[in-house]
Amino acid sequence: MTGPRTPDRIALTGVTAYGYHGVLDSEKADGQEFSVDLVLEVDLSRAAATDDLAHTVNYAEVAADVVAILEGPSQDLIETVAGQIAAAVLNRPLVEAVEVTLHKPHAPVGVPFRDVTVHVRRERDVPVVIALGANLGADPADTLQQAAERLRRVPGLSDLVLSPLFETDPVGGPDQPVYTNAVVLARTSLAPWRLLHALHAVEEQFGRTRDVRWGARTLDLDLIQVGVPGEASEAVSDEPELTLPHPRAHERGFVLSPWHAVDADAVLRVGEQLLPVAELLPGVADQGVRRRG
Ligand code: A4P
Ligand code: MG
Repeated sequence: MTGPRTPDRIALTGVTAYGYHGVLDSEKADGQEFSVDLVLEVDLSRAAATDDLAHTVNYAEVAADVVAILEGPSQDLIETVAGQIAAAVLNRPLVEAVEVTLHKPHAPVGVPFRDVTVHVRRERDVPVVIALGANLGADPADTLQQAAERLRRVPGLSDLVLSPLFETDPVGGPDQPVYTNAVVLARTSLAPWRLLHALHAVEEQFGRTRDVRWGARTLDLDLIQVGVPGEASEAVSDEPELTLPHPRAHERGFVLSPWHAVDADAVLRVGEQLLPVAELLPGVADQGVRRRG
């Protein structure tokens, strides 16, 4: 489980642009200089291990986003502009939180002054879908209930909802017992890699070992989808260690049926398409998936 931590940070200071934000007509007509300091809380462990730009935040792109907002449509309040900047930065999948300080040193204050700033801090808050499966141990259904309770206590996961439980015939792998499967919907402030590590930690607490791929297990927790498909918050990755959305979810009744039971409007990306889970269900109808109780 992830514990209290000092987050990795990237700071970017003094990004400056000319904009037209302010309440006064003169501010909207003449404009003035604004500048922004950012502190991004980012999970940099993978970037440090791989030396790969794909695993960190490209601060040149972040700076360009900031300038586009500063130069963009006029807002009355710099609070609004700071909020827009925070939202744009949080859309980058690795950013878990951001602090924005927006300076307006030429504000019409009427007395000599050096600077006026607003400061906002925002945390990432995106939906996540987690699939749970178990087919070993005394009571797999109880394992899933307990695992959901454990997930509730993971810092950075909130608003958890557990789907109904399903009994499902094994797909792939060696001859093995029937599975119990479910899906958890939640919101998270964690970047996908940190979330995956948190899931692995919970699996380990339930005695999960990894020997046979697709083999029997006390508890399997898979990340199915992170963010809203088709929107900026969506995390898409084709890395083998973390593929998002989960590459096999669309063809597995043991994921789709519980997911649909807890969210009838769920949508899943399949390649370039965004498909309602309800439309995928008929394709998996013959997989032996039965709702329990
Ligand atoms: N990995 C990559 N992407 C992800 C992701 N989105 N979520 C990597 C989680 N893990 C992801 O997983 C192997 C590796 O996949 C991890 O190290 C991770 O870095 P694992 O959990 O160690 O092994 P696994 O579960 O055997 O493999 P995998 O590929 O997750 O298998 P599936 O596709 O999840 O299938 N039949 C029924 N009825 N019910 C089941 O729950 N589960 C499986 C496992 C097979 N048949 C089943 C069920
Ligand atoms: Mg797995």
